[in-house]
Amino acid sequence: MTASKNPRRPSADELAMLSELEKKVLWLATWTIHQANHLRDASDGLKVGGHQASSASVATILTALYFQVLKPEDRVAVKPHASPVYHAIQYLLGRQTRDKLEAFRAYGGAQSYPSRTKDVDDVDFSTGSVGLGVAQTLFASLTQDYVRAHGWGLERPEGRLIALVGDAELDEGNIFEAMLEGWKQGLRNCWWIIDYNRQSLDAVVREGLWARYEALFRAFGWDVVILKYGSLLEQAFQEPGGERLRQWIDTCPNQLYSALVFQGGSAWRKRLLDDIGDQGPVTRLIERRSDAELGRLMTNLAGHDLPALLDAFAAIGTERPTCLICYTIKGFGLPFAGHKDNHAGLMTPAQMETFRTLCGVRPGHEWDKFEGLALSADRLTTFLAKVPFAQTTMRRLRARRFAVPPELPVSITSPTSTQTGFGAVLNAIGRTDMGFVERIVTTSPDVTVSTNLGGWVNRRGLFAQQALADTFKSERIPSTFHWEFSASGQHIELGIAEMNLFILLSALGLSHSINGERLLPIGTLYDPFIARGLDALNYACYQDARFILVATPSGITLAPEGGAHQSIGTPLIGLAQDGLAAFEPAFVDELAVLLAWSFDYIQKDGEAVPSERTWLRDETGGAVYLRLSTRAIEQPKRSMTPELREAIIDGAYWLRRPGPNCQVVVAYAGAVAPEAIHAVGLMAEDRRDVGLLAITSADRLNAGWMAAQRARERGLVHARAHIERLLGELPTHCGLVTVVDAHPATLSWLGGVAGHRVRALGVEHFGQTGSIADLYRHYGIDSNAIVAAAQLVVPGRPIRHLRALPG
Ligand SMILES: Cc1ncc(C[n+]2csc(CCOP(=O)(O)OP(=O)(O)O)c2C)c(N)n1
Ligand SMILES: [Mg+2]
Repeated sequence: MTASKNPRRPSADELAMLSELEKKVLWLATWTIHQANHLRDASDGLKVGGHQASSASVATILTALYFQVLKPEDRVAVKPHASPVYHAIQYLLGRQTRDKLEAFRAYGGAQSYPSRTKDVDDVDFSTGSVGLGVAQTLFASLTQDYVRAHGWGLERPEGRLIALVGDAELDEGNIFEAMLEGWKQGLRNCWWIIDYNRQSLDAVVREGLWARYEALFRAFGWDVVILKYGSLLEQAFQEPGGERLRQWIDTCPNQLYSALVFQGGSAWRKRLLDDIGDQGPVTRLIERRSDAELGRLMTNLAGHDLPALLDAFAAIGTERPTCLICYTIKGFGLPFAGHKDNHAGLMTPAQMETFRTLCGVRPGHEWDKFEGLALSADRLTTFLAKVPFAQTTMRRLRARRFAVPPELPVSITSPTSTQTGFGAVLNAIGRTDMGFVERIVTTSPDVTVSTNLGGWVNRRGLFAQQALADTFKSERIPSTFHWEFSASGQHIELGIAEMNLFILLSALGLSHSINGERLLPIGTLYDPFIARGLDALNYACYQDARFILVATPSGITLAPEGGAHQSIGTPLIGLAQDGLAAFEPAFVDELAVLLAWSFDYIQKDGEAVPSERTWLRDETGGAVYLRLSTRAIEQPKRSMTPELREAIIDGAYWLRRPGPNCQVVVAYAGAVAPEAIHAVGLMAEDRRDVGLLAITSADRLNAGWMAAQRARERGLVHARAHIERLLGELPTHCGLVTVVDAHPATLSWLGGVAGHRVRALGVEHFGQTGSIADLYRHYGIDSNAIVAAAQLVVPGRPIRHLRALPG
């Protein structure tokens, strides 16, 4: 089945209904914002800027889409400031409540920017950080293609992916990065509708921007439709003198046009007569119209003209990605239409009263769905009941979960690194026919080989709609990697742009809900470049997308690879990012446990009941971040017991259990394990009962600790987090030395758990290159630095193996 057919043109009767609904949508959106500002206590900081004008700009476009064009299977990213219009439409369709609208922007109310997770009215993609929602539709389209190419979900109709884009939103570079990737991957079924109101937040945009856009979109293989004039203007252009009027509009600067829109009919008349009033027929064209008629005519842009919009949507007969540049007026229909300051503009109570009269809405009837409309409530109700988009109650789908064994096959060599171990685990499971492995989709921004996905890709192939053989293989040129592209491939190779990686992960990670088909996405990149895509990562988590992010190599441990690639702050991102469980294993057996857990965790969507053991809400699931390393280290020879597995997942375990009189505990995470182990050996003679705490997840330890404290404050006096139990065993005089190849704040909070003195070692500066030993010494995270810290944090006799530290 191909994408749903575009709708037939509406009848005159339907057009009349749509035009009534358009008025109602504008009223409801405007009222929602107004009452949130003027009727609520204004001291609560909930005052709105930037919604009324932006919303009015797209009321017609969204009316046309939701009441006529869209099918339930279509998915839409609505520009952030159109949120009130979106909510108003869902209210008319019975999918949003009056309570939520009345509480717009307030606690528990409809959100200022459409939110997939926080709003109740079926938002497809969260928007707010401009540019991200737009690109998400592109990657959601690729995801749909991936799913269907694998033969899944073919019984469902294919949806179109649509973004309503603010014109200033197109300043965001991530949109163009996505377009280039879309071109490479054969993007289809994607519409971007640009609300070309020629205004951003601060200003009126540059002249002729549309022509730049047009050229850009065409260069990336898109069809471009320019929707400039509404039907009134088109008719006027047919009149004698009409062509002259068109020329005048076409050359009118954006600023002047906006100013005239704001000033209204008589200003239009004066200016037009001044400029072209001596030119015969066009003078008569102007003079035939009253001021009001002239104002209506001159602002009749296609983006506010239902017939023009519906015709344009109906005419899109191709699967090619299509950009519609829709001319609109910011604040259309409201008193500040066109004014350059209108972004934060709010209608005064007096203006609102005038608008109320215009809309025929009686006081007390503001939320009545059909108040003030010319058509009967019955007819409109019948029409709304038949709106194609609303024919399915639940547009969000559910997908089955795939069972994952707690133990994944992997043979561990020693010494080895977590990055090598990651490749080995994927390679090993790629060889099996376990059901969940089919659903894994890997992706990487041009670092597939260097993050050790090569073996997996050799086995499972690259994804492309059209098969493409590896010429090196067919020419029998020896190469370690076979890059065969086919529709059954399980790796999506991306260009370098990390933003694209995260937005693709977001799209793949919502497939269970959007396509009804579960994917288990894994994205790999170098750890420092998380920062490049951070906002997209944040939004992926905000939308509750499910994926495993494997970031490697990391820290200063990548040593000779170069100072520029060293990451310091990423574990703090892992700690702070909501919706992302972060781990930094040191050993491959830990990694294998965590991968198995992650494949299951990203599929969970249970109740948010905290576990009594960890105080984590694992049943709700989330995304996962694994920070790995290229450093090959000795691997412990041990068998994986259920207790150890559980502790690795919970975030920490004793690698050396502290004795009853423990004076010092060294707590480490990740690749510095050998230094921590060595340091504990060095001080064994001079400090009693030294403990060594292996931390696999500072993030989960911290989250559990926070939650257990909250639980106790609420009266659950026995609540204990995993880290509280571990550190609670220690005598109070015991000191802690924490060490991590990252900012020391990652672990320094451990001192607060049970009140132990702590010295936190880590990396605060970066940029040196050298060997690992050079850099660990330079930054003070080698075993000698750990011993020096231990000596100071727990005074006692001098530790004999301590050497002088570098100055
Ligand atoms: C990444 C990001 N930067 C800045 C903002 C603040 N902001 C919100 S809307 C906007 C400009 C809106 O202009 P446009 O996209 O043309 O929409 P319009 O207001 O015209 O509807 C800006 C800068 C944001 N939401 N996201
Ligand atoms: Mg704009």
